[in-house]
Formats: sequence, C-alpha cells, structure tokens
Amino acid sequence: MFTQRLDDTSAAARACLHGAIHADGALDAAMRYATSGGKGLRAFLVMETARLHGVSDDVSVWPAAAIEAIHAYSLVHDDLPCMDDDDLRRGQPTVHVKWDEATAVLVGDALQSLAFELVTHDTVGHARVALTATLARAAGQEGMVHGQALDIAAETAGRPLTLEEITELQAGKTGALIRWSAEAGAFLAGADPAPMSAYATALGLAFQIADDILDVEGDATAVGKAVGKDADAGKATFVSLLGLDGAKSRARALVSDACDALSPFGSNADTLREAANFVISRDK
Ligand code: GRG
Repeated sequence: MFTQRLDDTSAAARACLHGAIHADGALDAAMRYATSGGKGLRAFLVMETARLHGVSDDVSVWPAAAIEAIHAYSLVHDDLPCMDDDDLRRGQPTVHVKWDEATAVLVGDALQSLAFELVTHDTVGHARVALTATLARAAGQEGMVHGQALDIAAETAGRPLTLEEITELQAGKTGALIRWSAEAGAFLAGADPAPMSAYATALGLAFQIADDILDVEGDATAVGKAVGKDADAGKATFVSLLGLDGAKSRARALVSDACDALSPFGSNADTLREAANFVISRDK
C-alpha cells in the first residue's frame, strides 16, 4: 500500500515540478537533474495527508512539487564545497561536480523561487496563503536554514553538541520540511494541523536518527552518498550520543509516538503508519 503510493505520489510531484521548469537553455537541464531521483517522501506526506483530509491529488500535487523543489535546493546547496562538500548525491555526481559551483548556487536559488510559484498555483485555492507563509517559515531562518546554520557553527565549536543541541539542530535542518509536508494536507482542507504536527515531529526525528544509523551501518552504493562522514569528522550524532542500540530503540519509540498521533483517523491513516515504519527500516 505505502510503496505503491510513494511511487505514485513522487512520480506525480516530479512530473508537476518538471512541467513548471522553464526551458531556458541555461539552467533547466541542471534543475531537472537536481530534482530527479530521491524517494519523494515529502511529496508523499503532502499528498497522503491531503487524501486523509478529503483533498484530491490534482490539488495536493502542487504543494507536493513545491516541497520537493525546496528539498532539492537544500541538497544542492548542502553539497557545495562551502557547506558539506559532497561529490555524490542520489547515486550521481552532485550538481557542482557535474556542472560548476555557480550553476549549483543558481539551481538552488531558482528551485527555491519555483517552489513558491508552485505552492501559489491557482488550483491550490484559498489555502495558498497559509501554505506559503508556513513554507517560508519552515524553509527559512526559523526552520531549515536555522538548523543548517547550527550545523555549520558546530564544526568550529570546539566541542561535540549535546543531545538537546542536536535535537534542536535536526528539528530545523530535517524536521521543519517534514513537518510542513505532513501539515500541508490539513492546511489544504482548512483543518486543525495539530495531529499531523504531532505525527510529523516524531517522524522527522526518527528520520534523522535513521539517517545517522545509515551513516554508520549503511552501504554507500545503496545510500547513494558518502557514509561514515560524521564519525570521521568527530561530529556528535544521535548514534555517538545514544549508542547504536540506544539510537535504534529511540527511533522505534518515536515511530510508535507518530502512529499514536494518528489515532483520530483510525485505519484511514494506515498508509501514514506504514510510512513511519519505512522511515526507520529504509536502506537509503
Ligand atoms: C543548504 C539551507 C541549506 C540546508 C541544507 C537538508 C539539509 C539542509 C541538508 C542535507 C544534509 C543531510 C544529508 C541531512 C540528513 C537528512 C536528509 C535531509 C536526508 C536527505 O533526505 P532524503 O533521504 O533524500 O529524503 P532523497 O534523496 O530521498 O530525497
């Protein structure tokens, strides 16, 4: 159920996103490249929480494409030499390696702007205002960019981060977009986003813990990017702070919290429950 829905929603969101990229002959190929591959988990969350609230895929595909554009921009910029300096992403050379740094900066900039074109598309209707304001906040200085800034500051802090600090960092860097994705379905329907928030807050942290576990246990070919970088850099992670077993049991407890938050929706939310379990069992 979940795997099929993940495939369908990520293909629909990618088609919508690629359809909106203007053929300018300068950046379009690199923008399509940067938004290809990837699991499409954020698009899935938008479209599945929308479905749970009775909103059709024709409408939810626009914010789903928007969040994948923001996510792709963040990866392209994160991979730059001045950030995390990675050569491999989604099993392919990173944008600045395949093209150059200036192209990678511009691709990220253009994808971020495109996201706001997508989320304000006419089809989205009245929810556009709430979705736009919350997306700006989730992606920006109070959300993802805040987490990234804390991550960069940690490199020169002279000491490893505490569990509390790393939890704040990840709530921004990874958590903010995941939370927006799950809340988007409620915003689209004009419903209370609280249950989706609770679900996604637990899910986002479980996702990050799973990412830290993959950095230790994962295979670079399957993961599609370098592994072992955090340990090599002596960075604090959930694994270094909790131990491998501790991190795994914390991730399982978070998945159980995420599933509990869905109880008002009964069995209609089973696909979202499967998604929560997928997040900690994935190999990429
Ligand atoms: C540059 C402002 C700015 C922010 C970058 C998201 C991020 C912040 C950096 C990415 C670094 C990283 C590997 C974070 C760990 C969690 C994460 C976001 C993994 C990638 O997400 P997936 O697994 O990727 O959903 P796919 O490729 O499947 O879309």
